[in-house]
Amino acid sequence: MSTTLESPPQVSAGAGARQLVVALAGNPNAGKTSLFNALTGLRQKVANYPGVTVERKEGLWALEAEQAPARLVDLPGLYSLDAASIDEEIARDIITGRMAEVPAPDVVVAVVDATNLERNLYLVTQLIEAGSPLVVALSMVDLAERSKLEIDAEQLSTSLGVPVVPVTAKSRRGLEELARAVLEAVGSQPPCALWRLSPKAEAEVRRLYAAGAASREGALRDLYSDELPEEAELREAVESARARLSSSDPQWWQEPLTARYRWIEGVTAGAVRGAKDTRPNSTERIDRFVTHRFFGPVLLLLVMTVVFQAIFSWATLPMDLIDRAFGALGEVVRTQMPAGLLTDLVVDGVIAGVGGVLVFLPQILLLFFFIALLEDSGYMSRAAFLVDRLMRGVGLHGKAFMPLLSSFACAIPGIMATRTIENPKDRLATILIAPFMSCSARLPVYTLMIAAFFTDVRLLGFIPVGVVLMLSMYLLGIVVAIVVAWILKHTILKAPPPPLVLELPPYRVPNFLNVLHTMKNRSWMFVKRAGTVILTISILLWALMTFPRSVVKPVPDAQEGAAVQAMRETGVEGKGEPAPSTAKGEGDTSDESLQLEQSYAGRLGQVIEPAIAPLGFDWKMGIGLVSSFAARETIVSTLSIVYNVGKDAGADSPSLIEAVRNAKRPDGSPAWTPLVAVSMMVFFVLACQCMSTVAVVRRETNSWRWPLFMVAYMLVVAYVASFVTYQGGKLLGLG
Ligand SMILES: Nc1nc2c(ncn2[C@@H]2O[C@H](COP(=O)(O)OP(=O)(O)OP(=O)(O)O)[C@@H](O)[C@H]2O)c(=O)[nH]1
Ligand SMILES: [Mg+2]
Repeated sequence: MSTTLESPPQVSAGAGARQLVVALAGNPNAGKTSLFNALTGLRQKVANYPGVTVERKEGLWALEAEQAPARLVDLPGLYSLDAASIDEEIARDIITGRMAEVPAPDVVVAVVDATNLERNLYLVTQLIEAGSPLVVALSMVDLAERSKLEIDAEQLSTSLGVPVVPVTAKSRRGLEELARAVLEAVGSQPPCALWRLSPKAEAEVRRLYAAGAASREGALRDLYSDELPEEAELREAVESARARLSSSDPQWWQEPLTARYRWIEGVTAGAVRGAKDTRPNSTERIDRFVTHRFFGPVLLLLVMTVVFQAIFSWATLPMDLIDRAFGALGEVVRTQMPAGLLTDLVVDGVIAGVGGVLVFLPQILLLFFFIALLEDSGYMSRAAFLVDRLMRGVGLHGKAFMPLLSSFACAIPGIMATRTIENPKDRLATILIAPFMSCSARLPVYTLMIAAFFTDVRLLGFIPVGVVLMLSMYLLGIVVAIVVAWILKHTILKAPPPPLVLELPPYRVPNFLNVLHTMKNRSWMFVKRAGTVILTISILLWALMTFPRSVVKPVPDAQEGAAVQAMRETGVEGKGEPAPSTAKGEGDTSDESLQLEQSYAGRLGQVIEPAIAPLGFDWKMGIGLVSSFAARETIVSTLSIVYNVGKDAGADSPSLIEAVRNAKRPDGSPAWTPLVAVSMMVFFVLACQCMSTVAVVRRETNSWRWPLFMVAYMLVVAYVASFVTYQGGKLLGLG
């Protein structure tokens, strides 16, 4: 199962034994999650992009056959313990035992990328100082070997003073040795720092120790931290020590950093043989083209075009099949079940509602497939690098690219991914514009509108208007997001332009299993939504549209189930109106529209009609709009229900597209026109119609202020844009 144990069972191994806690720490993209998955059998997300894991994940690791499994904690990556962003803070607090929910780890496993030893060891020097028993897991050794880089693990271990175990997650190499090393490290003497500052600085540290600092570490902290100690005598000693140091070296405060790197150089010089520059040549060669000033953006555009083109052309066949399957299922159910309310509920509510949304699964699978492929190959970081300059223009950060790009699939993982952005104001600005990216839940709406009014319509005789419209909707979201980001960053979220520190990982052939798992997990989320939120809303809406009853179809009593009977009785008695009977098979539309008009949903739609009429929408669309604020894609199922209410048994179900085309207003004019369809699409691009997004923003910003602000301002933007579209279009004689 690919679940995460949020609060794993406390397993005790005999009297007095406590469950061990082991934490995986390391630089971003070092391979922590890959190792975590291999050790626990879980399936957390892995990708060739720094900053994939943004929260703590836990699983059980069976260290030894007879012993109870340890609690293994996978952490977000971090370059140093001086945390700058939220994900780094999470990692630091767990490693140093400052997080209340997780006891301080018994052993920290530092995952060290063998192909990038020097930079990765910087964190190790800090972990050594932090004082937990430490084991180094040397990852990517397969890649190191391929680039003729020899690392003497034993020598490295001697120099570092901690055990070093080479591992390869994929082939499960070194996992048993790692378990043994961890068990041995439990309760052992924590390693001690072996590097020394310059003689001058060391002398000052000794002096501070003598002046009353708690320990050597304490003296170091006092000397180099931003704050001064409380105690007057010590504070004076620190101030004079700093003055002496800065008189001989103005950069004196960099000493701890340079001392660490000096030491690391010595350590690696002794343990590494072979190529010093381990970056695969191919990566550099590819990057020369991919990050080129001119070819880079061209390639990016090309990649995006291929992705979108594929989504819209390859998905048509499976979508058609799913659509037909649900249509057929509805008909079978209708012929097999006795005619009546229960059958209507199943066919018009459940099957039409859920089917209307599941149809879009192929497109969503394809979108996730491409995103996973781009991430795992390493291209995604290059894309972030390429758009950094653009983003900077509006005051955002290159690191906002990945969250925004993920938001094209779904804003929820996108908003979570903003945790890697250090500056809280940049992060908030990114969160607030993420829902403008056209997510997969909008696809159903766009597709329906385009299929109903723009199929086979071409610009200049050869450019399909549907494709142009679709791209325009994506573009509209992006443009509005840019404008809003600019406004936010120049008003309430003012902050200086941040520097971009983004690592470009080496290119790798994507791991097909990773890609498949990412696809599976994300689409499962979508299917679950169809099965829960959308199913519930479909049933609720069906009920709201069916009651109170104004028209009752005669149903043979013998075949009627108890539930149906009850429903009908409530309806008829509640209304207390004579029930004009409609003969089965006639399909009397006027009765049906009367029913809808008088239902609860119909009344609600009519209440809001004056507000939405200037956008071109009638009350039936209003019902769809109201439901879509729970989840956008529900408008499709709502419309399938709105336009199919009271459909008769055996009658050929007109597809939703036909129904939309044929829908009429009371005066007989068509309810939908191409202009109304565009206005509707514009509204859906810009409004924040997703309860889950609101909930995530609430969680990530820890207040109701920002999610409510987001819903409100997006609604205003959407309303104004739809208004301008519809009224402007009418003025131009377009509808
Ligand atoms: N060749 C090779 N690739 C590896 C190895 N371990 C991990 N990878 C790949 O390296 C990339 C990063 O792996 P992750 O496990 O996501 O790294 P992480 O440390 O969890 O990264 P963050 O969560 O972003 O901090 C993925 O593309 C993995 O498939 C390894 O031992 N050998
Ligand atoms: Mg990870």
